[in-house]
Amino acid sequence: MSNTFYITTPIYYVNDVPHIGHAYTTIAADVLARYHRLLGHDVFFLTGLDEHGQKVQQAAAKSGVDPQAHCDRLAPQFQNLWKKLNISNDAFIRTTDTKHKTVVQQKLQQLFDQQLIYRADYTGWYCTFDERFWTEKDVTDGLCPDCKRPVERLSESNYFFKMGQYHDRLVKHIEAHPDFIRPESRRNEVLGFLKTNPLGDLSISRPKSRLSWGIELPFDRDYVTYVWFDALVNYVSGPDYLLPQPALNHYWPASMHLVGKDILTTHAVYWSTMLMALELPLPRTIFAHGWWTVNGEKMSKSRGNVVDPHGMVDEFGADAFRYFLLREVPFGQDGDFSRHALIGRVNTDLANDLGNLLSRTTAMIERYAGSRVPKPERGTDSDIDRVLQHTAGQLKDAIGVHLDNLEFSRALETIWGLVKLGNQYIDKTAPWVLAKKPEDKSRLDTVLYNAAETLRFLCLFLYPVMPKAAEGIKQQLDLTLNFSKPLFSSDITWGGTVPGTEIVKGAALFPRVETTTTSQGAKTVNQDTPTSPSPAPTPAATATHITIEDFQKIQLKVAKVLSAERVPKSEKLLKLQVDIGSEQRQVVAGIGKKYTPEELIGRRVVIVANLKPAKLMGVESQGMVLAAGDAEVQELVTLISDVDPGTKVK
Ligand code: ME8
Repeated sequence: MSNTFYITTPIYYVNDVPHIGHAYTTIAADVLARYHRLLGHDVFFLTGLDEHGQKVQQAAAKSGVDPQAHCDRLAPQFQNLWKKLNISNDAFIRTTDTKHKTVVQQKLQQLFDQQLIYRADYTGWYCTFDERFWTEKDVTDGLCPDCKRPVERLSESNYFFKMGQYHDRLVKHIEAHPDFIRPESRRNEVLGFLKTNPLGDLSISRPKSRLSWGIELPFDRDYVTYVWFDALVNYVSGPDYLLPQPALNHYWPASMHLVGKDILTTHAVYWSTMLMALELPLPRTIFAHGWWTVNGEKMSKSRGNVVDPHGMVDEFGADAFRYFLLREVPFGQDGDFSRHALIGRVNTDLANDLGNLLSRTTAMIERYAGSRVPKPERGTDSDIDRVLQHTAGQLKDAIGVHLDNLEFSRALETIWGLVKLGNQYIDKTAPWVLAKKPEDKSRLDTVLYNAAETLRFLCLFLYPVMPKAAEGIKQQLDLTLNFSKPLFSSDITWGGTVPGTEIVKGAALFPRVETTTTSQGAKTVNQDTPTSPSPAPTPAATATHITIEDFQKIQLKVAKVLSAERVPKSEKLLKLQVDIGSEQRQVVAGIGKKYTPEELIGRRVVIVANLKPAKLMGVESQGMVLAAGDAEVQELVTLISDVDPGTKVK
């Protein structure tokens, strides 16, 4: 089996700046490219720009510059975004590259010489936006069936590619290769379409009188080629001239063309038949992903809701944006983008789950082991250790299956299974308790080692999706992993962390994104010392008794501590993020002399949930944690066994 993995994105029109759709495909391709490099495959990852055609010509005219100047101005917007998003493409193609144009002209000449391209007069309905003709039966109410814009009647002499003659071969190919078009629902759509519609021939020229911005037909200077005939050829011209040595034979056929669902037909039908005519093998897989809406609405310039990936990276960081796009929606399905959902993922999955695991582990190694990863005591593993090791050991195969199926969200869910298990492991083994007894020292060492080793596994498996976070984990744990080398075969055995390694506790991987309002619309709060609200005295109440009605005004709820950190410059105050079932809250509690932040994470506490918000040392608190003690806190009020966050306490 070939060791090569050639992956492409569509080449994007430079009619405007990049948007979330462009970022989505490119990030997905990047994850697969990075993953296959870790597996030791010879990867070629190509992306680039589609610079010819009507859309680009019109956009240039609108800006009052010539099309090439327009392209040169916009190209860096895409290239800079890919840098900012840590896209690891091996080459970047622009269809105005002279060498690309030469390849396109060679292919056109080849097909013309083989009489697979012919000239004919044609009258049909033309859609300027989509740059294509439609037949009478395609058009309803004078509108383009694709973009719903008005079409115009046009009579023209043009050049046609004999696409129709490949109909049966294409159907057979799709039927014989279940992986050729994915997901399966899209494959069925294409097959259904082909089985009910005979393929016509494809007009592959545009008279220069109508469109001048394109590659000239080598056999008729009055025409330029149809933008799709030019653009699709990038997949074979790129490996031909963008590498130090021509490498088309080495990398072709492509392993994976990633495309949006709207351009599946051009790839599955036009490109496949072009390749058949050119006598080149077909790509292994064309995968069509879904579209993003924004807050439930179609994304469009006129609605003013276009998501700018540059802005997202500036605000949340590249990794958070990459993670959100791939975690939120199963690849292949449509999804909805909202800031609210993105912030939710950052705070819950990234800051609480992953960020906490790293910060508690490094904090405890610092405090209990002098900042050096301790040596585990071999042969003393208990069930809880074995479950952790087993789960980490299975990750490679589980993720492999998901990524082979482009199930990014399931791959991430699987990784988060280990993140959560790591946090539970710390909660259950309670290193802060072990640290109190000298006789538990070797158990403490084993627990801390296992926590660090879990993070080493996570670092490796997170790398394709979140390369910067993986670098951060690697630095803090001083891991010897080298991501530019194949790793998945050698570094996935439990025990790879070297005891004695000095850890370097660093900044939080993913700082929480603070929002100014809570889900209840309240501004944030704070509480210092446990003080109860003072209900107005009722005639029945005395100084020492309250009525049951008074008591019922106090909402006590079980809260799960998601994250905890010290309030700067305070010995006593801890800032907690807690889950109370219906929402997350920030509560500031004066328990920092008695408890460390890391031992609180995952614990159930009881809070007063309807206390008026207040600020403590400038930090908002939306409730109060109950604890026993007079002047000093002695113990938190907890529960004998876990109940769901949000459960009422009465
Ligand atoms: O089609 N959500 O370029 P393009 C997800 N030049 N994906 C979206 C999207 C959305 N809201 N909007 C657009 C072209 N896309 C051609 C390709 S390839 C030889 C030539 C996706 O810039 C869309 O599905 O118009 C497509 O895959 C990609 O953005 C590029 O679109």
